[in-house]
Amino acid sequence: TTSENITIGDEFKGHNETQIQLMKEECIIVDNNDVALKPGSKKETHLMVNINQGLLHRAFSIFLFNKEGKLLLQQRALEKITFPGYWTNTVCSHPLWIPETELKEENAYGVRCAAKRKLNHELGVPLNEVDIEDFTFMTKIHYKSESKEDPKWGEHEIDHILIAQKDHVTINAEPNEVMDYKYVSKEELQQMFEDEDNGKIKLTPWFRLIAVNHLNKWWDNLHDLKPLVEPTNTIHR
Ligand code: DMA
Ligand code: MN
Repeated sequence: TTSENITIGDEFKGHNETQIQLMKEECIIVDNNDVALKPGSKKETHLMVNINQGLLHRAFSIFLFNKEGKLLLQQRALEKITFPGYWTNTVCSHPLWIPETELKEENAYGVRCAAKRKLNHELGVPLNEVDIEDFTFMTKIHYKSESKEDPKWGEHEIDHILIAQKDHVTINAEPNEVMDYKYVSKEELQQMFEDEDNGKIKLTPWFRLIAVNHLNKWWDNLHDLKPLVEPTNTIHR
């Protein structure tokens, strides 16, 4: 109806057309224990009016390291509706409601499938350079935060952390998603935290949360992550 169109137009006012179209994606709505309940559009799951009613969805965050043990970061494109221009971990996104693949929970298969898809979509990493088996599922983190740039939008997710280490990946970043990227050492990342504290750059809240609470123990054990893998019913809040 006309009234619905007006509402949609208002919510997306000033935003990029490609990113608006991606708001049709079917995310996975979950309960507090990450039990999949039903599909929900990226739009409805990222509107703060719904999040403030408790609406929660499933997500993943990739931490990709190179041979030297440096971590690949990206700077989100200014076209992104949430957290534009923020530096963050390699790739973050959502598994979609696809029962044959991305909805599958055994061995975190679904989120690992989605990770491969988005590493290709955002950073242009060829599909034959990364295998689903390359990703190690580590743990889940439940968090909520609104996007300062446009507070109508935000995140409320059970985020699945996936780590991979590859000798080499070819990067061909998609400019509608990513404006810059770089590999950083622990020391260089520490400097970025200081730069954020001094207002020079912005870091996504989930990346900073994960970095402060978990990243170092994983970073120190990239050669043998298995002992650090947590049971799938562990959800850090
Ligand atoms: C959302 O990331 C996922 C997390 C873990 C915050 P995003 O906004 O980059 O998702 P997408 O790339 O699908 O827009
Ligand atoms: Mn999300």
